[in-house]
Amino acid sequence: MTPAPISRRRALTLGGLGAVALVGGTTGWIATANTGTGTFQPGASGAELLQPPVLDSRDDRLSVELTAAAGVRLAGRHTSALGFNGGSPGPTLRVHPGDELAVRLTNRLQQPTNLHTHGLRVSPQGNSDNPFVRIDPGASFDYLYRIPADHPPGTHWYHPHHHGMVADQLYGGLVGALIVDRGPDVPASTDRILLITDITLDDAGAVVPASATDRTMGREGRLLLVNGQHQPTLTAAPGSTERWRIVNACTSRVLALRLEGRQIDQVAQDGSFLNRPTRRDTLVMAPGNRADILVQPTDTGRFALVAGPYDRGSMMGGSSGSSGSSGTTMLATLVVSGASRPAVALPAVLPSEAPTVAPVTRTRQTDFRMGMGGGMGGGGMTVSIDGRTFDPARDDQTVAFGSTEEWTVTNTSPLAHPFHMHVWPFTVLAASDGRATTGTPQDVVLIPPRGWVRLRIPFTTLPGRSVYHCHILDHEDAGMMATVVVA
Ligand SMILES: [Cu+2]
Repeated sequence: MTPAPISRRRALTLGGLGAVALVGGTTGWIATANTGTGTFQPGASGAELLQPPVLDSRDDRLSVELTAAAGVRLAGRHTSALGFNGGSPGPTLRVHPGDELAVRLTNRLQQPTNLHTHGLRVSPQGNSDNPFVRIDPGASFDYLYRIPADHPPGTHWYHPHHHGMVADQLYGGLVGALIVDRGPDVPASTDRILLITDITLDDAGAVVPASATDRTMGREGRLLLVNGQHQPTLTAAPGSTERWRIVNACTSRVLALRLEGRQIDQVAQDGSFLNRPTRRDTLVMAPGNRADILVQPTDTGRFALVAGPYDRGSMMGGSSGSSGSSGTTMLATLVVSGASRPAVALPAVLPSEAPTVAPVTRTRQTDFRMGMGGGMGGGGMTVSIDGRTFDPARDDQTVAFGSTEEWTVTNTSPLAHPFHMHVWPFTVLAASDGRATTGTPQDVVLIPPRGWVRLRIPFTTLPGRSVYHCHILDHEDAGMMATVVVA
């Protein structure tokens, strides 16, 4: 992608980060002016929520062909956004512990891509969940993922992970759900995926490119979609138990979810059951997080699922032009109607994993940083981990296979960064903001602005080389990613 020229006048309208916009092209921050055309109007709102097509494993194997290409329906209109097999989200892949998942991914994009099975505890090597694979335009690649027989059941997702293009490709629409199913585990009359994305489209249905400021802060689209639909309706009977598997597939947006007039009972996070159902007024989901919730409507009526404001911090001490705070947006409506039935009791305890008890053999610290300067242009915003931008050839952390480590991940910047580690989930021990911890595994955690999180990470089941990074994917593309070698 060639950086578009950017006028000084345009740069000054970008808010407090004009200096960043003026040096577009350095260190991966690419200044791209908006197309200037009108705003996309959804073709349909309020229709019943549809589920993406489900591809289910049979006889211990699921073989699928996925084609990444432009041209999908979003919000009831044809768009030139991206999808898998003509859909955004793509098909839901459902596998069982012990299965083999074979994916032939064909790239019909104009740029390289690849695939990350976010949340699956599978090998990061070879043609498994290997983030270093590159699939050029027109090429295909055969992935083979071996799901361990003791893999916990849970809600995961898949998306491209080719460094430098991850944000554009996810934001463009290349996302899908991936479920590890072990049969009935919690009582639910309805089991639905709610995969949430955001995107900004112009009136012709083209994706509006991210600006320099968008890339610094992490882009947030103006249109919020659930399974590619605009403000869909979920119809349920009073007394039913709805299981919603929510995926925050937004590129940068933190979702602070509320179901107005009701509380949310969370049962799983990032594909791992909590120890017991946990009641929440607001469910905060960083980009990449999944949350399984149970909803038991009692009274008939309409209840809005909304994404409330969340302050991700700001680069310039709160000036609105550069803050990562968004307003309240309606996502979907729960319509409760029909004959009432007696509700089942929520389980008192959940089939969560036993906590790891192995002693910590090493502690480690790693720091997520943002700053001015650096780069060939001699200025501009940089992101790094421990002062280094991503180099796929460099080994940043070397871990002894079989060990359990305690990592303190610090954030010296004024923006919150979601920390994500591939294939090795962690337990959050503590965070600088004093939040409650679950004691169960997860794979994305928000590091507060100028704060820290302390994690316990078992590297006991899978050897190999992979990455950890910021799940604000604009930051990841700009270099906020590091390698980890487990051997
Ligand atoms: Cu970040």
